[in-house]
Amino acid sequence: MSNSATSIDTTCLTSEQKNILARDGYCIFRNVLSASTIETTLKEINRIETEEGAHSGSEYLKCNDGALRVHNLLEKSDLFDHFFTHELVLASVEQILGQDFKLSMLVSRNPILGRAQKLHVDWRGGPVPAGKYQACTAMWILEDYQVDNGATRLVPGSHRQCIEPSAVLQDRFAPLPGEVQILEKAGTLVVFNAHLWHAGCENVSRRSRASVHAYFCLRSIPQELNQRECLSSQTVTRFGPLEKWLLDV
Ligand SMILES: O=C(O)CCC(=O)C(=O)O
Repeated sequence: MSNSATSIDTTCLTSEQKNILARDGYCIFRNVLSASTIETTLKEINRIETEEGAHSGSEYLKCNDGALRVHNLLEKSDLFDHFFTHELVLASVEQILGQDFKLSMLVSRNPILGRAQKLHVDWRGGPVPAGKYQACTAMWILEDYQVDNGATRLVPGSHRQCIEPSAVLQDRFAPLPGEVQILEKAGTLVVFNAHLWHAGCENVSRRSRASVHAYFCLRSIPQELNQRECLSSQTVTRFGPLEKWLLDV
């Protein structure tokens, strides 16, 4: 299929945002979602979680941290389409990965019941040369990230060497000098390089901390969830050429 990335408008990113993505490995975009979109999305995630019950998250079991997850969101509702097609997402992903990328999976995550994650990278495909970035994540914050409710911590600049924290750190639960915690309001988008060291903190508040994560990878790499298998032909009919290209369906 022809490369539809040519239809991605990257002018929505300022040169400062592009520099921040390259230097720090992540960029924060505030006030992207309206209050009504946030409310509708939270209700929809809640509806699916309730319907799925104990099966929620069972399509993909590689992240064993006890957090509530709903996978394959696009098959379960049409309310999630803009989470992987928003112009800021696509422009940022193109900035990190170049033009040859696709969606690998779209998942909600809420650490309300979960444990702290170890510092990790989202790229699971093994060693790559420094700067040869393979993947990135667009994390949509749906409920305020606070100090005690499991907000993500990350280490700015740690993506550049493409080294996994497990290769060099003895204790990946320990705080690292220079790390920052993402304390941002609902409606914020954070795009980060999949080679950036990061972790979801423990939620000790008992408050909900919902988010949606769109994970993208190079087109040459298999998707974490094969979208051709996950999406029914009925679902695929609602997508245009750009969405189909992004999903590789
Ligand atoms: O939700 C978060 O704070 C981070 C999640 C994460 O890094 C993961 O699930 O791999």
